[in-house]
Amino acid sequence: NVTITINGNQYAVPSDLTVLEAARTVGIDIPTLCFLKDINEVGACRVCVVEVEGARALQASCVLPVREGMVVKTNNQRVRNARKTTVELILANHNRECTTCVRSKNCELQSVSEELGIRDIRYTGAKREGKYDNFSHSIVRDSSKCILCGRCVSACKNVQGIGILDFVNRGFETTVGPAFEVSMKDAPCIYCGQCMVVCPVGALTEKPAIDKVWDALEDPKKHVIVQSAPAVRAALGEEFGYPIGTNVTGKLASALRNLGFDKIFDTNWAADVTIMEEGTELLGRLQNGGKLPMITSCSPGWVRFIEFNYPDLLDHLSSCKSPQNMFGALAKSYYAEKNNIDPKDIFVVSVMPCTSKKSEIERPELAVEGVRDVDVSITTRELARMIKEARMEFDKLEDGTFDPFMGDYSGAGVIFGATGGVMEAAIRTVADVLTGEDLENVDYTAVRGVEGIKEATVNIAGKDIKVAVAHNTKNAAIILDKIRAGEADYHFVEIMACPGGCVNGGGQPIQPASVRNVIDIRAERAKALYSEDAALTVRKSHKNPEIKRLYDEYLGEPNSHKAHDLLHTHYYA
Ligand code: HC0
Ligand code: SF4
Repeated sequence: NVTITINGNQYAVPSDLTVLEAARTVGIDIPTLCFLKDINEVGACRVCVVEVEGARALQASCVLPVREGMVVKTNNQRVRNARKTTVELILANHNRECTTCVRSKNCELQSVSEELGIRDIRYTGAKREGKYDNFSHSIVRDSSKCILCGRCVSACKNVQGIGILDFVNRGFETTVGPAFEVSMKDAPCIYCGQCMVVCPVGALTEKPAIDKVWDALEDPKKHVIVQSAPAVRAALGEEFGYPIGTNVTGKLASALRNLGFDKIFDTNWAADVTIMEEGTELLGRLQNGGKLPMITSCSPGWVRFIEFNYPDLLDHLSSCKSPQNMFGALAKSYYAEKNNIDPKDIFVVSVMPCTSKKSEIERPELAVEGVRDVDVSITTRELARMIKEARMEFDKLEDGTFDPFMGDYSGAGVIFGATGGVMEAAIRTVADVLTGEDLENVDYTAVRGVEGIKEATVNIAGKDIKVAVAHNTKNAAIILDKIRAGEADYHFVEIMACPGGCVNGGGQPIQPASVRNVIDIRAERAKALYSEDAALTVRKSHKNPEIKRLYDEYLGEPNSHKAHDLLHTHYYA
């Protein structure tokens, strides 16, 4: 410990803290704008400055280590004035169209300027000319709102290990974007959206698609089906004031019902289908000397990552479409046939925690006979906006249920939304198949949790199955390098592009740094899924009666010819 004086009081604090952390541990808050714990600790914005006795200039507290005997003032007039000047200068060069900005009321610049009591901006002058790029299907980049905090740069480079975004140009023209400011459409960006969820302002946002959904709902000729991804229910509540980690499945169903969809179904059901297809594919590869390890293919950001960076390893990917697209393909074939509806009149909307899904649905091969699997994909955040626009009082909604048929799911389908969930779901089914039993233990805890890479050996019917789970693409690269070097003896690998898996996807509600710095939102949201799984009676995909029916009445066997036509795909080097 060291002794440090903050605002006239002495405190003993651990010696490895920064002044910012030390102050916060003793209940003294210092405002920040660029700081994001473990991700962006660079002292760029200087909103967190403090006065340190003996130092002439004010110091950025987020990168200033505590020292024995240090005397710090965090909130005198000099400090406050400096912070105001800093924020005013940022605002002077910021496109302040708050009333129409999608981040209004969830903007850290707005909050800090309000907290500092900024009422007018003393600096006027040239504004940097912004670049507006909405050419990709996933991301809109509006550099007129960028405040150069560097968080997106750090998230992309240090968390994801990718490095699409960086500071470009010089001096007054400095901005953040892809090299040469090419469109995000033309950069090898995986559209994971991890840059978006750390952006404190509206410089990086999802490509909006709500209008297409409203239009479809108004169109009497369209039969509009919605599917909601596993992780949506673990986070949607945050948009309506619920604590992080609250499961809102029932209210989600009611909200979708009120919006007027013809059917409200669940991607979880398709996740169960995926387990049947992918599990069977794995057993086939194990028995027939196929390419191992087999790697999951459901996270579209991850698929883009391997296509761009490890094209030589593409034959390790499962040929399964993602549950999102399996759902769409089956809605427009199985459901259409059972209900006598022309597939061309069916409009499938997906609600996803993901921004990469918006691009996935546009992949040319993800259609059956010219009919797109999925027509529109919106994020959890966009669904929240629709609910608000429809003026529903979310907290007053009764708990509803999804429609039967493609809305019935097992616990295995639910946990897909957390890192390790697909693996656990697969093991539950593969273990039953290999042993020929209905195994009682379904909790494979070794693959749960937020550790970056998890490895486990599961003994099934006397055979050791070696598995690995990685989340975020930096960890994925570690596994891929091992495979490439011939040093990996896994049979099956799960990879999700986002840290924590889909619960922390780029389309989820955005929590400000003040929350992210103290709460592991990945772990909290994952708990919401594991508890729903534990509460369900059917927890294995192959035990879901609606899955049995799908195969009995329509597909035949998993990996059948028909299943291949509808549910499997290919990749591009
Ligand atoms: Fe996921 Fe999925 S689990 S990728 O994270 O597999 O987005 O939630 O919908 O498709 O099911 C996202 C979440 C999905 C898919 C499923 C998979
Ligand atoms: Fe990087 Fe992902 Fe953002 Fe693309 S979407 S710039 S890969 S963090």
